[in-house]
Amino acid sequence: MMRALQCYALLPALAWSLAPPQVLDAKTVAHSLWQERDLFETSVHALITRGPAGPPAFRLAYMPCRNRGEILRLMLEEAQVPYELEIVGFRAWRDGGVKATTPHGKLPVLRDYDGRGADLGQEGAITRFLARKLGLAGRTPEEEATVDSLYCFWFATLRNNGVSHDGEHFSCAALKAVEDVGELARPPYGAVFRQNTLSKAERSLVALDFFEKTLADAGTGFLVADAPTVVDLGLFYILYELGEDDICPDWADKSPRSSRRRRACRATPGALTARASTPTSPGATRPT
Ligand SMILES: N[C@@H](CCC(=O)N[C@@H](CS)C(=O)NCC(=O)O)C(=O)O
Repeated sequence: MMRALQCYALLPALAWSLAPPQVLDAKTVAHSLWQERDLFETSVHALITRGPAGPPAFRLAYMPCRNRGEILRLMLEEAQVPYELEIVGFRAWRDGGVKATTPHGKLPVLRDYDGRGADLGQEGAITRFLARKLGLAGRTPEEEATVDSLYCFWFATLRNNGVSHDGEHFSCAALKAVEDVGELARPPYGAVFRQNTLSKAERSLVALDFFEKTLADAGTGFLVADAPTVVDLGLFYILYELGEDDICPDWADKSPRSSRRRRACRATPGALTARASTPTSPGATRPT
């Protein structure tokens, strides 16, 4: 038993030395991903350098999909710091030993986050750490608390608690299927009980309305105070995705209020750069 445990302890180091990621440019990685298409068939294990020249300040490892990595990637792009993106295809993850190199056997991971070789696991922890490091967490403890509260709200609703980009609380597919948004029930979020009979499309709208109101109340174009924070970036990419060609390109006509928000977010240079220059994550449908 002891022997087995000792071997297991050696696994991460072994696996890492056996399969270092290949340094590749974003286009090459994107090409291989679009060829393989199915997330679970992706075999790439690559390192992409991003941001201005200079020694990388961070290395973020994630699979080639948006779900738990997108908000992290957007923060790094928004802050315009040099960083590395370690893209781990599912086959490299499962068969190539990368899983064993992570603290919880899960991605995302921020490699060597403390400068002493330790890796940070858990999306929420990485989000908060990066937000603080990159000046996207709020400027005072009070602003930080407001941002954190909105982040939790965003995660529970628009992110369906991290499980999927399309679920019970928010669903682009359900919004896409709606002919007339005006027909739907839209109670304020605070009036809705946890157990409710709203449809997925209605829950999605209720959550979006909450953000619209928060934004209108702030009156600055940002959700908290007068500067972009992590939660602005979270809302940005959810709305961006909603309006994508294969999802709901007519969203602006269906719900003019949300499209205003998307236009406002478009002015953020880092987020725009991210969208334009790192097409590494095809949309993936989670198998049920
Ligand atoms: N609680 C973790 C969950 C992470 C998670 O489930 N990650 C998925 C990818 S989105 C994963 O690593 N799946 C592969 C596996 O479980 O081996 C977090 O918030 O980071």
